[in-house]
Amino acid sequence: MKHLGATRSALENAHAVITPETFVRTALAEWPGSQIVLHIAPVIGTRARFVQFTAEMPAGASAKESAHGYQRFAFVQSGEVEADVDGEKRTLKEYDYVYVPAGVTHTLTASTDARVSVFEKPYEAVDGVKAPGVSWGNERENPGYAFEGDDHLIARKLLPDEPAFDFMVSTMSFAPGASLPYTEVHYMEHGLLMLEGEGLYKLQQTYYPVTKGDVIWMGAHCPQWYGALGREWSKYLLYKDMNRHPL
Ligand code: UGY
Ligand code: MN
Repeated sequence: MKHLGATRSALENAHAVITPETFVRTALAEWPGSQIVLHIAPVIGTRARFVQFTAEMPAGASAKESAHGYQRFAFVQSGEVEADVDGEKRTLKEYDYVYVPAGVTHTLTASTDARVSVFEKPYEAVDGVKAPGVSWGNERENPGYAFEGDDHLIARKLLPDEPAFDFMVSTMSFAPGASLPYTEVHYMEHGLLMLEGEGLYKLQQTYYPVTKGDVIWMGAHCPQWYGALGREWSKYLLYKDMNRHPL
């Protein structure tokens, strides 16, 4: 795919497909020693209200909380990370994750080379709604549910489904041949990482072949549909803002 600059990556006004051969590494002050691939940031298209990045952490590298007090969701794609969140220590392995509320002190230290998928967002407080606490979990231990009644399409919510949270991170798993039941159009934004398998993503008017490792940004109201191809189940990690009035 590198030949003559060919790539599946594409940027349109309300979506982007970003494939690994186009990833560019940078650094972030909170992640010394790690290579950061900052996939989605407000400077994209219609202004995303969150960031999505991958931290490539060599063994021994350590990260701390966002300097701006943003909430953070960190999901271990591979390797092992020691998390210390406000004094609570846990070892995070493949598909383990932690949600850290805005302003909570923490460190994430790689005990092996590790690849961590991160979403950050400023927290939007609402009068009368108590801010969320720390939340830990493992994607593979979540039984999930049949999305819109289709047992070939399993959705797993990785955070409690409560109004305290102003975003959700889920996984969506598709049996070969399964698809979203219809083209969705909604004001909420998505950041997506293909975790397993392959399929066709329809974004606005274009169908894109996508596979493990690809990232997708879907801006507000981006028409979106996915159909799974290949012989294995496919799965993606999905950020979505939730539970807040858009005005
Ligand atoms: O619920 C959702 O917004 C989700 N089904 N969207 C998606 O998978 N693109
Ligand atoms: Mn959607």
